[in-house]
Amino acid sequence: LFPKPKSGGEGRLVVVSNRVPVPSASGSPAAGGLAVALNAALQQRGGFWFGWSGKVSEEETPLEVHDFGHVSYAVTDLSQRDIDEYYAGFANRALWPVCHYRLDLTEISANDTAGYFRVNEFFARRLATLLKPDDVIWVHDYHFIPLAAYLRQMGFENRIGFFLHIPWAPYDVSSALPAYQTVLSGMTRYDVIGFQTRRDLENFTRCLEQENMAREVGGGCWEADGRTFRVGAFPIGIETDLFRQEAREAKSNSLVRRMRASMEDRHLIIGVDRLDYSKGIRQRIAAFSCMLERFPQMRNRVTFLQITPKSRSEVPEYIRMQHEVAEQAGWTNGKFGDVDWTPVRYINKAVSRTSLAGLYRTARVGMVTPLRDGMNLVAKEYVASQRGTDPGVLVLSRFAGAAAELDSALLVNPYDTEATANAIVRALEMSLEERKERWRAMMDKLRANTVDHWCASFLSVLAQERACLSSDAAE
Ligand code: ADQ
Repeated sequence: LFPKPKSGGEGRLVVVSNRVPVPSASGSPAAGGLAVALNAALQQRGGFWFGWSGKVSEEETPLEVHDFGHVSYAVTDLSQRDIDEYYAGFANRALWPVCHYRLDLTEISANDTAGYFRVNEFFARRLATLLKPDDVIWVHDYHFIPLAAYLRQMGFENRIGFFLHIPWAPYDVSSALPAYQTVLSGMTRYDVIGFQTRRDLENFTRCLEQENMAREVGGGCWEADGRTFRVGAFPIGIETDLFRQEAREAKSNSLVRRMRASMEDRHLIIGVDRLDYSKGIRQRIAAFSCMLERFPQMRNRVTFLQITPKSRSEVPEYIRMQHEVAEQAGWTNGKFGDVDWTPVRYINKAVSRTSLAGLYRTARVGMVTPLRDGMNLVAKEYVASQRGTDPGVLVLSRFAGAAAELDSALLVNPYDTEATANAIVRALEMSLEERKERWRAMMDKLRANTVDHWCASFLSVLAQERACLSSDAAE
């Protein structure tokens, strides 16, 4: 039924992700570092981006293809049942919590599990109709772990890489996932598997060993069922220079000006996250509250701005946490606020990238305290936005992937409310000299590892005909 392509690394690039940033009719691409970097790679090599259209359709509709010269975007609709089981179900109520070490929030459902595999097979069948023998395929994230296994079953020998944007938990946690062994063995059907950090990578390879599913053959290479594959840590970056430039130019941005005007002489502390339980938003506001309790001299001198667009409202755990965060913010304001001072400003909306960059630059402290996070780009964006002559301080969770690179931040355990409260005070009182020193060390890392660098290094490993035999691949 399907062509039997040969392997090779020179062909078109095919990017696969759940949501596809289809450019507007005028051709202007969607904003966002990852989309920009992948679009640039697509422009360079030619190819297409494939995934879900974001639309529901109960009938099987034809693939929608948007053509922009030698780059196109191919998307397919899904039925409501598909979305419920594959996306809202298995991906977001089983894989997401398990990978973020939250077995207490994991919902196991046989229907969702079956739906996840069924929809992956459906995506594989649709993708198969578009593939050429020498296409190089780069699959993104936890929605699509079994995709390569289905393509291999159909006879495709293309080079296929996989990058996991979220953490991979240790064996005792990840093995609680339903269909754990099938998920794990699905990973071994890729040629290159990329993780954000060495910790995730080591957790993953320990799982392979525990299950006796693959054996290490050296140099980051493993063998399973007669196939070799490479594993590596490829920490994702941001568009460092562009973000800096936007932050500089945001002075005239009206939202940033309004914010500044409303601050009077107070310091700004900022938190920016999707509304997600992995981000530790409630715990962060509790730490801020604890700081106000224990250090009364800080009252009326600081304002905490938490910008949090809602996400995944179709998943019950997210609705629950919306209430918890709002309650924590309201409680803090009720307890410590005054007629002329609101300690916590809590806003549920997305803001433009320029506004965000300007707000980061205005903030003396950036609070990035997820309970667990693959990387966390907000941490990097906050650092990149700072003024070199008077930089703010990043308070960063040890459990964010970003902590491996940004070890000059004030690292905290976000479960430890008092220690996080102390870190906020330390950040507010830090000398200019120390702030500059820490900031410079972090900027050096951000300049060396941008999102373009990340993209190029993953693709160069993936493009190698026999990645496992080469010596210069990333690890
Ligand atoms: P996310 O969990 O979405 O990504 P993160 O890395 O913090 O988390 O990226 C969020 C992005 O959204 C940032 O670029 C940020 O600027 C933007 N954003 C957040 N709130 C916003 C708001 N109110 N308005 C506008 N923009 C907002 C997943 C993983 C992460 C990993 C990334 C990339 O969970 O660990 O870093 O993928 O690999």
